[in-house]
Amino acid sequence: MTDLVRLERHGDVGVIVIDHPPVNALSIAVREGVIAAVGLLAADPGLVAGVLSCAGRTFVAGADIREFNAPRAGAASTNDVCRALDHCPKPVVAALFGTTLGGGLEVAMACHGRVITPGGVVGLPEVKLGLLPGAGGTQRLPRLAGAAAALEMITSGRHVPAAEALALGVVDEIGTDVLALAVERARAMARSGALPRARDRAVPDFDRAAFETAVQAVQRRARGAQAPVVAAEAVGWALDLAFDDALAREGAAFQSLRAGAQSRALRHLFMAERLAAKSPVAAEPWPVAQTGVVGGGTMGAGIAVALADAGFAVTLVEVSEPAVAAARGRIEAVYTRQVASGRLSGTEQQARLARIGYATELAALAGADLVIEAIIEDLAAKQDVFRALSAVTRRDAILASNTSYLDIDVLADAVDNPERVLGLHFFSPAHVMRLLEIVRPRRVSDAVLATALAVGRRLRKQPVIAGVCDGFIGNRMLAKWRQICDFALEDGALPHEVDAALEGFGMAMGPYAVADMAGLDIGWAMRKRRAPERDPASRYVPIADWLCEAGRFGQKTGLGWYRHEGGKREIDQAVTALVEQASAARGIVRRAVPAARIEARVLAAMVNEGAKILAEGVALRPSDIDVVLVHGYGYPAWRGGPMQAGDEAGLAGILATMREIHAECGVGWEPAALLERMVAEGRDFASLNV
Ligand code: T1G
Repeated sequence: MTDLVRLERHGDVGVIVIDHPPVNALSIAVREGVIAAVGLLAADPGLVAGVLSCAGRTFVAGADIREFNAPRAGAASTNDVCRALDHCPKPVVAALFGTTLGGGLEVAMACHGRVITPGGVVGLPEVKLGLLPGAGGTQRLPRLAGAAAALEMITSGRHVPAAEALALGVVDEIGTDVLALAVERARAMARSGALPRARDRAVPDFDRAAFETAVQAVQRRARGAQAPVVAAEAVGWALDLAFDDALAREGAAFQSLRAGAQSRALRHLFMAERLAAKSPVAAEPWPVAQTGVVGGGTMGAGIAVALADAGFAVTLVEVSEPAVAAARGRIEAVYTRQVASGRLSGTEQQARLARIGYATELAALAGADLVIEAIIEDLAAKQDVFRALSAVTRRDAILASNTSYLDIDVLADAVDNPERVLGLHFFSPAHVMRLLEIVRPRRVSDAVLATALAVGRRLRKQPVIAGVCDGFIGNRMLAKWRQICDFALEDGALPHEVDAALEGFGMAMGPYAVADMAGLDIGWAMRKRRAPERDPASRYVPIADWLCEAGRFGQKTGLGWYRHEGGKREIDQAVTALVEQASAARGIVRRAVPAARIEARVLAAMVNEGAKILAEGVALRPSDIDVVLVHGYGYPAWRGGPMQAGDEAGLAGILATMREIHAECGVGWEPAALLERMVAEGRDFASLNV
């Protein structure tokens, strides 16, 4: 055994205790310790049974993710731990609490029984790391919970609460004192001579057609992600193959995924999310209980809901009673929908609504610890609000703006003590989207920054610190992304072709499909050309004419793109006809633009802008940029974010593409000095993620 694993005697039951803070991850040493403890238990004539338990805050939350990049050949695997339990001649019961996940649940399923605390959860979230359960989870779970439930749990990776786990048969009993319960259950098993092993069970009867349909649905939803598809196939092996044969296949599939780019990207993202949330300053956060929101529009109402959901008291201030009524209506509608969908109980709905008060005077915020301004994106109007807040709030009340691109330093100038001002950039819908850009102006104090991070964590947001610039991190990257897509149109691509290329790359939706949905009322297009009046009869503005003109002159300019409502296919077909017609009228032969070229130029433009953002200190590290793009802009998580994707593609190639773009597009498209330096030094952006 190792000092991370000990064997305690509880009468005639041996309790194996794993003690590896913070989450009892199954590192090599822990795995070896458990195997040794099981051996001692089996050999000890004074012990009739065993319990597998953990110290600290949770049962094993999984294999140690930090070991995946450099696995040690010959080290005991999680499968070896399961095998030791399978071969143990004495019953072992797992005492589950906290978050029993991944290898933790797999080891628990190799035990002869499982008890769990009422608040405990179980899960196999490996697909979120681009993996599949690699220690028998795809084979034991179907035998315990059935094929359909196992498929859903494994391909979704979701956390399953104790009551559901009991109903599914994943655990045998729920109780508060799981250790005592497990000892009792193990001893009773020993007396009865029972030694139930999940591997010996047959998969309960299932509907194969329904199973196959569910597998196809997983394949459709995967949108390029490999792990869910492979995991679904592995669950299928439990239905048709002998346990050990299927286990061997599962192990091979695990190693293949672990070595692949998608899992590298998702493991990168897992660590990046936690790195981004860490405070870069030593200061302790201030306590925040009373909050205020100025402005009750879509964003303000969403922010108020997010604050109330997290248990904060909220005072929402609007300019008039009718505006207050409208804001209250927006907020109540959110909770009504949640109750209707069963996501929220009526009691909880009332509790959250009770936390939100309303006022029409900023003076109502005199006692607030934190005030978030969420009025229109107009600098002068925001300056007036900050000037007024400076006068009515406590000098130690934090004043934040939800602006998505305005200069926070200018807003801070309107406040007597600017060190209490910063940006909290929420993403719409503010009570749903996890990303929170914490915008750090030059005078903000460390304590205020630390407090903002703590509030972000309490809101269960993914905080990322951004410096002040136009668009901070996300919108600045988006602007470049959108411009390079517009240039693809001028090169001859059609909007739906650009959308298809990016959706093929894994983006949730291409830029023009998004713009279509948003109706362009959020200023997606860059430097909109003043579009001619819309002509309902033609259903389209003659954008194709302009496209061809721009292409003919070889200019690279931003693009205003207006489309009427209508089925996507109908729009795409009509735009195609327009462009062909306008091209023919000018004798221009439209050149198709390969999807690979669109993908490569979008990636290069984003990596290059990311390098500039890093060099300017707007982002603390490359992986913060990745976290922003994945959590706020639909960048495919299994690519890890643009900086990770750039590393995977090779920075030398990225630089070469940037040089081509610069030669064509000129000012504003220069290769970043940092990118050139990284290539010259043979380094990648991952080396900067500290
Ligand atoms: N390995 C190593 N470190 C881990 C870890 C893990 N599995 N899980 C968490 N940590 C660290 C984390 O980096 C952070 O460290 C600290 O613990 C607190 O985490 C064989 C192959 C458990 C729900 O995917 O979902 O098993 O920053 O900030 O919000 O088939 O962590 O403090 O230094 O997230 O309370 C499967 C991943 C692995 C679970 C807790 N398991 N972890 O959330 O704290 S693959 C997972 C989580 C596997 C088998 C396969 C969450 C959590 P630091 P935290 P939290």
